[in-house]
Amino acid sequence: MKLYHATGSCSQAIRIVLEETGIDAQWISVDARKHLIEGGADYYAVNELGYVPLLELDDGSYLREGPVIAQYLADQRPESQLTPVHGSMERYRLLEWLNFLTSEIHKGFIPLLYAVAAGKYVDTAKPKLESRFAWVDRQLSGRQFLMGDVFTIADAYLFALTGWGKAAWMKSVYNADIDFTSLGNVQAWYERVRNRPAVQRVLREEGLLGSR
Ligand SMILES: N[C@@H](CCC(=O)N[C@@H](CS)C(=O)NCC(=O)O)C(=O)O
Repeated sequence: MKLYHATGSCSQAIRIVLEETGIDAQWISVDARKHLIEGGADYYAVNELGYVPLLELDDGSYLREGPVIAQYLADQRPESQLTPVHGSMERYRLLEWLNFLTSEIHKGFIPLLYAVAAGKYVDTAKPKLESRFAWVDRQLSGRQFLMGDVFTIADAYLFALTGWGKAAWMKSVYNADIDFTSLGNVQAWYERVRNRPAVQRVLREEGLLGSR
């Protein structure tokens, strides 16, 4: 298997899932803004949609969409408990989180990541994203992780996204960072996830250990 990924992007979640499951995959680094693969090849020739993550399976076929790739990998190692079993109510709870993270948090960040181009739209998008994080904070009350006591792929995904809100460049360039100081549950959860050995390995690999 090969994972096309970009440092610090949403594909970080997939790297965490690979580390947590112990599944072996070759990592191929992509410049997600220039759409170039390490070495300079055109990434669009591999993925015409141009985005990461992308998983190349051993039969040469591709699996797209982060939340689906994460489920595929976690389902290969049920003993890792990163996904509840198919058909259970808990599985639907996981899907509920994944859909929320994709549509409300991941895509909610886009105007902030491109704040100069987005202009005044940031004034609408930032409070909306902050309200979503405040909701997450309330959901984390009395819980170790998003689904309860067990770390799942939803935590891996949210961790990668939350890192954007904490990134210093977001504040210095656009003042578009998220203020987490009043979100105590999110902050405690973030540290809990960050301290997992698998997550530490990924942050070290991505050169982000000191910055997030
Ligand atoms: N629908 C895709 C979106 C992935 C996505 O937004 N990837 C970003 C990095 S976090 C990217 O590669 N952007 C470059 C581009 O869209 O050209 C998924 O959920 O996997």
